[in-house]
Amino acid sequence: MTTNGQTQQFDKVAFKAAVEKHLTTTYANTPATATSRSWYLAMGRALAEITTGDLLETEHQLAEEKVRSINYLSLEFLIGRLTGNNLISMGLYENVAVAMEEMGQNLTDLLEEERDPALGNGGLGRLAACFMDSLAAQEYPAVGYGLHYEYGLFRQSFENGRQVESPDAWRGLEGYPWEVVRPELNQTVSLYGHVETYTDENGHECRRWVPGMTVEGVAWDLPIVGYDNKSVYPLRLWECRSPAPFNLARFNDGDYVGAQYSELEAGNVTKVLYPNDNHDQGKALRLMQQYFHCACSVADILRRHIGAGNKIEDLAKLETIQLNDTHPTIAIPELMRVLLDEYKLGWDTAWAISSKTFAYTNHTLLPEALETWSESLIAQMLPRHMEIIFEINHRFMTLVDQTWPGNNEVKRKLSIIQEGPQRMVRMANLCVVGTYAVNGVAALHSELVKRDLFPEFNELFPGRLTNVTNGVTPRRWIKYCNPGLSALISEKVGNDWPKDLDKIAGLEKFADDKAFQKRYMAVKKDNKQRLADWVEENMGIELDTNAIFDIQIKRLHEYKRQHLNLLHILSLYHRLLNDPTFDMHPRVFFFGAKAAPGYALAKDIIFAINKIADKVNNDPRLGGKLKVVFIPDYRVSLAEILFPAADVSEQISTAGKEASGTGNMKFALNGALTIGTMDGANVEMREEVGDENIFIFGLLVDEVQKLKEEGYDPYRYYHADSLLRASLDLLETDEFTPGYPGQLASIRHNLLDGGDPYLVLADFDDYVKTHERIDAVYRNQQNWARKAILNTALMSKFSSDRSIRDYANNIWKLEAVTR
Ligand code: 4GP
Repeated sequence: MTTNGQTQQFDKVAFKAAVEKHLTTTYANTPATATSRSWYLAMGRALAEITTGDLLETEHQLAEEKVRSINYLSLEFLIGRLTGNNLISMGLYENVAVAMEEMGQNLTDLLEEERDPALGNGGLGRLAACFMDSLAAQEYPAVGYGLHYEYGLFRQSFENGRQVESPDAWRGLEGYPWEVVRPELNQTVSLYGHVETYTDENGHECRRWVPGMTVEGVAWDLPIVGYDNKSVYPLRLWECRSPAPFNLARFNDGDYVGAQYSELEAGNVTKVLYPNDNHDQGKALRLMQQYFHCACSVADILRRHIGAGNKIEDLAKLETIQLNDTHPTIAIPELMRVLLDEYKLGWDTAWAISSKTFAYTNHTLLPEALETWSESLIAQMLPRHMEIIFEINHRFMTLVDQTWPGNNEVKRKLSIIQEGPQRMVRMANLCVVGTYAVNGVAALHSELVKRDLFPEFNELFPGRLTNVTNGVTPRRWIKYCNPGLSALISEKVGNDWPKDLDKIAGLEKFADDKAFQKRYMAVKKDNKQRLADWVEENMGIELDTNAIFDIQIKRLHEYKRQHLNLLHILSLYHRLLNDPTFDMHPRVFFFGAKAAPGYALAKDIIFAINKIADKVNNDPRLGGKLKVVFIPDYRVSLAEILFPAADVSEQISTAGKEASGTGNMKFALNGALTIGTMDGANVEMREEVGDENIFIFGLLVDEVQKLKEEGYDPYRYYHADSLLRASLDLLETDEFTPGYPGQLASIRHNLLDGGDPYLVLADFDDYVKTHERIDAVYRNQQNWARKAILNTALMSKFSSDRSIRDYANNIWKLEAVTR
């Protein structure tokens, strides 16, 4: 550890030589002819030489010291670009900028050459990335386990306002400079086949799996670099390949496709990230991905454990496995299978180990996202696992029967197997039964998990259900993405805040300091200009940075209610054109959102926003007061420009639906004021910043439930509120789609005749009025600055360092190990 923020000894001459060596030998270029992309790649490889060395040393030390570690299993890691972030963690940003400058290259430009590794959909995947960063920053021994998707989340473009998806080959032709393949860690994974009984050497009857095919798991490591320390942990991503990729005999016989069939089949497993957020699609290939991920990861954990000279009986003492949602649930029966069939442990011993090893995080209450798999599919693909799941359930049902004798209803509800025409395996139930801790991701969400989702489980296993409120890493989400604000913070509270965010509270006393307010707002203005420049350059829309920048960036989903935002925009449009007494401060509404390719209404909402944008951005009658910008292909690297530039943050989900949110935290840290419902982490943000520094509106969870029980009628609101009526009716006209009336009508139809499942109309009036309050407050710039500063100052709870400490202390019982 160093005190000057430079963790690495930096030998500039050697570094430049390494860059040049990669430029010439790895990428076959010369300094005179190389493109920026080649320079970026060569620089990345030179830096990765340093981190790979540290990764191996960290691995070695942890194995020697036999310390307890956390294994974070996630089907998604939305890590974003690594180069800039790693330079900051290594403390080498300025040094490398100078070195590259001396080689005629501008570091900022080179960083733009990196494609985002978009190996996740949204919140769940980005949280996993923040958590890896915080584990390394605090030196909690960890391995992240994920999949090495060939194609990340699709790229989004707009054609005539409609979303078009194209594949995202994130590694490019040259490969990703930060990754290293580790063939000695490869694993073989079995699939299909049948189970047979045999008699072992002691005369016992045993069961064993006779697989129908095998595939190979190839390990790729990405370095997770600890901030201001020397620990580097692996993010280990598995790629699926065929063990016999090419059949020469068949090729020679002219069967060119057949010759490659097995590679095609295996390659499909890690070909794409499924583009669903908060939604389960139940595709067979997805189950195969999940099992492949779990089988490789469990085998690798056991390899490390046994390889370091430990006994299998001590697994739960030295290793804990966090399941990031139910996607890796099949790891539970997989570990049981290995303990029973390979290590020959008895059921009770195996179960004692397994159920003390796993913990599970729930990320959503939405019923459509709770995974189930048909028994027949599991039985076909993983026959031994299905047997084990039945046995787990059988024993669990006995426990339920002891607790609620003869109560078949409760048995039906808690059973891992859901009866019906097709029997289904409920992965969430398997998780609660097979783990030692289950957590929700914000206080409110965790309460609802206990109260609404798993009330009987909570009775049966007291203390198992708990809360860990999410957080975000202050390294990427302030220090890296907002250098202006970072410098200002450091000037006032010192340089330690990126690793101890509690320090940021020191800003509170400057909230009323006029000179500080001015400088804080000047930074905001610069960040707005940076975003405005991006929009002008990439979209040709000119923006005025004196306008309020009002931003909603997240996946497109009805429960997140981008259509409530859209209706508000329509109401402003209507009032500007029809109410001569109406005035408003100029506003730019920004959206960034991808819709799942099969989610029709979400795609219609994107289309509608784009069409409305076309019209309002070019309508001289509006006097430039209203602009709408839908940023295409929203991703981490664009988020890094958007969060720092926001004045207003839209967090407007129907109460009870957004488990936590993490964008809400990034906005507030960067000094945006939130307009939000009492949902997810908004509730705790309000506690931290105080009611006067956040704009809360809308129905509460219990009010939502009550209204639904009473029989919610959207037409009641439609008839009672003329502004709402006018706004909704605009969607029926051809105002935004000249010559094609009704092109936007599906949204209105969903809200009125479709029953408005997310109560958009019920919250509309309060939302509009709350925006009027925002408008009034913004006109007093001093007051606004004060509130914005307090938002930054009072956000320390939402550092992912705190979340990880909560996990480490309360769930994992994990100690930090310094290098
Ligand atoms: C998300 C939740 O929707 C979001 O509220 C939460 O902040 C995030 O997980 C991290 O906990 N869920 C998903 C998903 O992304 O696919 O279920």
